Formats: sequence, structure tokens, C-alpha cells
Amino acid sequence: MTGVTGMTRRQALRLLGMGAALGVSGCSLLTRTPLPQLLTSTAPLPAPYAVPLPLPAVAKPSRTDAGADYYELAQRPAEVEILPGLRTPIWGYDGQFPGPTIRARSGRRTVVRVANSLPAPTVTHLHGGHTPPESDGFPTDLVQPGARRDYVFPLEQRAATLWYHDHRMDYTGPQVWRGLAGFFLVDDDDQDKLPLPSGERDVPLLICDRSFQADGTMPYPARPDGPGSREPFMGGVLGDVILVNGAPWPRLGVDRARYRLRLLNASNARTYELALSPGGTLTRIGSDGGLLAAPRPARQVRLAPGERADVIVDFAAYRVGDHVELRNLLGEGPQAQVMRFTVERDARDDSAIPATLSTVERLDPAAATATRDFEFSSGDLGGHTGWLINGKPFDVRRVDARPKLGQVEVWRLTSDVAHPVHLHLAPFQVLSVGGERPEGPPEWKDTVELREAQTVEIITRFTGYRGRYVMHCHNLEHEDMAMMSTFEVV
Ligand SMILES: [Cu+2]
Repeated sequence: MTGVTGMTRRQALRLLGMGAALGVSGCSLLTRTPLPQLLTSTAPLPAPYAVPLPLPAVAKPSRTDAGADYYELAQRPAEVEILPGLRTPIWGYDGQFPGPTIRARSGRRTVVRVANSLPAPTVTHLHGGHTPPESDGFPTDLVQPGARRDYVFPLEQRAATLWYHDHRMDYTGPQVWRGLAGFFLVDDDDQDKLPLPSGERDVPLLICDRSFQADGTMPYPARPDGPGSREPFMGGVLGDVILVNGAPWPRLGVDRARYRLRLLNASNARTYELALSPGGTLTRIGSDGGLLAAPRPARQVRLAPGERADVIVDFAAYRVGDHVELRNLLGEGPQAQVMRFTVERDARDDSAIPATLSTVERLDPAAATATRDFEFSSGDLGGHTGWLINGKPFDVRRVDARPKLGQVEVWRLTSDVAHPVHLHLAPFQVLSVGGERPEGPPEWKDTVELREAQTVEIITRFTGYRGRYVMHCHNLEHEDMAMMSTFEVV
């Protein structure tokens, strides 16, 4: 394996990071490394907080038996009203955007039959799922138009906020952009015993950005001359409309009570730093991989593409009639606004935030049997720029790492510009960020943001299944332009 060697390399990367921070025209100054670009809408955009927050439909199993629950989802084109008065063509699971929410149970086998009625092949991945390889949505395990596939999820994993989305090689960006994403919530007995807000006060919020043409369509930048040259958007596509559960800057009326908000950044390339205005506490109780050991109050919560955070907001801290905005501190103008809560009434609240939420085992680096280095950078791919891991583009015929089943490994991830890195199969803990150990007890994650010119060390144990999986950048434009690597659990 190629590794990051010594200070010279690191100093060089730090310089590149400065370039990225000073980027002009969407490029890093020193490297010409492309940064995400805003795609500007030509449609008239609604005033913020004019549209009520929709909640995705909860899917019902088509049948259940002693061993499993069975769901059927049809991927199909549909037209929906996203901007008031305009029809927007989408591709949706069951024609919906977001797709139906699946609520499943830890340890209960869940089989999802995906039928493809779209004019293009698809792949479905359960993000955060501990899934056998044949159902994990390897990027070339295509479901052709007219075909269907049963994805089998044993769900031998703890309660967590997962999501499912398209994962087709080279086309994940456009296909998710068109609407192929939805929530998949796993519950378990341990979580059920806690007095956390539930029912109508347990609200999934799928946050993403899109742009709209005057006719209501959500165009996605074309690939002018083949893979790898989606210039100038190869750094990532940003929309100028912030959608929550598929609605632009929506509003939600709430009781003066605690709410559990399941925040998911389902954007292609936009990172959020979420905060309440006029101020307030977001108490983090869960990460990508389920409940934390203990609640962690925060003023802001940062989410890179693919990441989730479960937070509690206690609206009893406000008065009836107050408006509480959820804002993105990294956005500008309308992109700094996400949604707005209005405190409508006093109400009884039997919920609580227990001081102990769960038990999180700390993985011990001394137990690691291997340490591997992965460097995420742009590079030349024969005349055009591509996104590479250890200098190589994704190649389905190549396996870059062969961890052994049951073994603990440390993976050292280094960036040029920011990359949110997602590991399939194996939940991990962050050991260090830029050489510093993160504060607080460990959390289970499946996606971690590498900031510019940064090294993040993660530790994981490969359990459950042997076979072929991927690790990749979850900036979907980077992913589509080859920033993906295959590992095989042996
Ligand atoms: Cu990336």
C-alpha cells in the first residue's frame, strides 16, 4: 500500500488545504482542485417557511412470516409539487421523494424487493446497514429497467437512523439528485425502554439541496465528454434551494415539549452546520450508528453528506408563539435557512433525556492487527481530472484491502480538499482528527468528514460477513468520478 510518509508530505497537504480555503472560481489556488459549485435556479423560489413540513409515508410490509418482514418498493418516475404551483419530475421509490420510511427491528430479517420501472439501471444501498455483500448494493450489482431484486437485511445491529439510496456506479449523483433516497429506521428493545420523545415527536428530517428550472425541473449538469469531466461541477453540485423531506424551507408547528429530530444530510455535496435561531440547545443523543453513551448538549451540529445526528430540542425553552429557525451556519443568504418551528401550544411532556443512553464499547488500537493508509486526492486521469484513493481510480476488478473477519484494524484517511468518507459494512470509531483525540466517549459512525488537508484515524472491527464491499467519498460527484475503493473481508 502507498502510505503517507513523514512530515514533508503532511506539510505539502497542509499547503494544499490553504489553497482550498482560499479557493477562487471554485478551484483551490495551488492545485486547481475543483470545489463544489452552486447550480443557480431560474424558477421563482418561494419565501421561506411558507410550506408545511411533509413527513414521508411509513412503508407497510406486503407480508410477514415467522422469519421476516417483506417490503416492496417500485422505483418509478413521478411528478410532484415541490415548489408551489410547479410540477417537478422525479425518480422516486414508490414515486415519492423522499421514498417511504421503512421502520424495522434489530435482529428481524427485513427483505426489500426493489422493482425498477425507471429508464436506467439502479443499485440500492442501505447506508449504515450491516448487510451481507450480495445485498449491500455493490455499485455494479445493477437492477436493469424492468427487473427487480430482493435485498435481504438481517439487521444484526443496534437501533439507528439509517437511510437507503441509489448507488449505481458513475451515476449515484444524478440518480439521488432525482429523488432516489429514503429513511430506514432500526428500532430495538434497549432504545424502546428509554423515555425519549416518540410518535409525533420523533421526526425524521432528510435535508438536501436542489436547484429548479423555470419549468419546475431539477436538471443535473450533463457529462459533456464522458466520465470524469463533469466540469465545472466535478467538485460537487450544490443547489440553492434547501429541502427538508422534499419541501423547500418548510415550517412545522410544535408543542412546548421535547422533540427527537433525526437529522440526515442527504445532499450530494453540501455540508451543514446546523444551529437554532434565536439560540438554543441541540442535545445530541445519536450518531450514524445509533445512541451515544450519554447525551451531549451542543449549540451546533455539523453534518457532511451521508452523516446523521439524532438530537433532542426542548421547545419548552421557548414561549407559545415563538418562531425557532433551524439554520445552516455554513450557508449564505437563503442557503443559510433550513426550516422553521413555531411553538403553538402548551402540552404535557412525559419524555426525558436519560443521563445514560446506551453502552458503547471502546475499540482498542492495541488490538488492531493492521493499519492501512488511504489518501483521498484529485489527480490526472489521462487528460482529465479525477478523484483518486491512493492515486488510483475505482476499478471493480481491483481489491485494495483484505481485512480478516473478526479483526480490528486502524485506517488512516488523509485528504486534499474536504471528503466525507463512508465505509460499508463496518461501523467505526474516530481515534484521532488531525492528530488530536476527539472529546468525549466513542461514538459509532459510518461516515466521517475529512476537512481540507487532514488526517483522520478510524478504528473498526470487520464482523458478520465475508465478501466484497466499498469505501468511498460520499460527495456524490467525487464518488461518481472514481473516488471509491473495494475491500474484501476474508
Ligand atoms: Cu470527496
